[in-house]
Amino acid sequence: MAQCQEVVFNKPKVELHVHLDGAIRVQTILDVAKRRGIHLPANTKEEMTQIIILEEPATLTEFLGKFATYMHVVAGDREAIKRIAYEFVEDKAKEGVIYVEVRYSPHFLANTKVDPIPWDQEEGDLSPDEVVRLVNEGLSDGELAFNIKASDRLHLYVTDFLNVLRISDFGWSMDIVELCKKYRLEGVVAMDLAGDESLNCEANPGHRKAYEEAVRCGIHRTVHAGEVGPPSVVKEAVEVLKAERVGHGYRTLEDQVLYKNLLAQNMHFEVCPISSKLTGACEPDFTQHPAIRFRNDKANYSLNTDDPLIFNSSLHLDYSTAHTYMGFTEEEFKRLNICSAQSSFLPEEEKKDLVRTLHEAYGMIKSTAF
Ligand code: PRH
Ligand code: ZN
Repeated sequence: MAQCQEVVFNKPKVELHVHLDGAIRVQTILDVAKRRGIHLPANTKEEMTQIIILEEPATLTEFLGKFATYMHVVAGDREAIKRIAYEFVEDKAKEGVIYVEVRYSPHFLANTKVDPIPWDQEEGDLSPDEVVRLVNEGLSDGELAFNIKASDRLHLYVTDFLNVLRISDFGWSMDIVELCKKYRLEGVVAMDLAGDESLNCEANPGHRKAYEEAVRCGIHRTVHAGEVGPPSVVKEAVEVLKAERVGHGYRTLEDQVLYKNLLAQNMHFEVCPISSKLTGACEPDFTQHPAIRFRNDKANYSLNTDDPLIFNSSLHLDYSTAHTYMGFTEEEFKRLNICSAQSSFLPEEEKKDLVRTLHEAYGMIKSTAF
């Protein structure tokens, strides 16, 4: 994925769909493995990168299998979890991101319950609750370190939210809502449902109950849907789980009635171009990508990396791909970033601030409509 890494939109950006555990530095994985005495099949950054990354289009299931090449290294390790959150902020700041919502599964990074975790891991005493605290500490330290000018509103602001996995059971889903409630004043803004839609399409009763509880408590909601699953998964996400945004959502286009309804509702689609090619969610030919339709219809969507570690990518690559193969212009990049800010899960006042910041940075006349 070395192509198109040029910077085509060198202005402040908003990113809404990126997984913390899919955005770790390879060097960090090597360092942590060494410290913990964990044997890896490679010793150099180059070799380990080759093991972790996807270079050719695969399937969502194959892609998700890649997490098992390194997750056991960082899971259950307090120092590593704080470090990956901290470094994440540095990497995003370098990409010109001024607001990012980062997601992860506290259960996958913990080690108190190893079943149904899909990689070999030893049981220990790091709970999902403590994982959330560690991630928040790492993110806050990162914010302090990399928000260079305190008086300037062009600083990186990070919020996080928590994933329920499609494979997970009732207990995990309810844990997530409770953690969202507990940490809502410390930056946790929403919950998400991720995982393998191709194996497990319908949300199980535990997930449904958890989303009901999230609605009741005013916890924001997004759901990975229509990535590889049919439009019915998107319909369920919006109508049953009351998702306020759709993760990916490409296959919504196969149901024109649903798509028109979502357009009319101004539903936000979290589009991840490079991810969609390498997970096999979309055709490899970017000139046929669903993002083109979203753009032409003036839909509400964002451009995101999803899992830059596994795709060996950066946000610049997603933007340059949209520019080179889909004909995206500077004007569209500005529009979609403003849509992203408006669809963020920030409290209203902070959201207005973020939108205003983008208008100023883009040299656009301030509009009272926002
Ligand atoms: N689609 C579905 N699940 C995904 C994606 C992709 O967008 N990227 C990451 N994940 C899952 C991984 O299992 C990861 O461990 C988990 O979400 C929490 O971040
Ligand atoms: Zn995702």
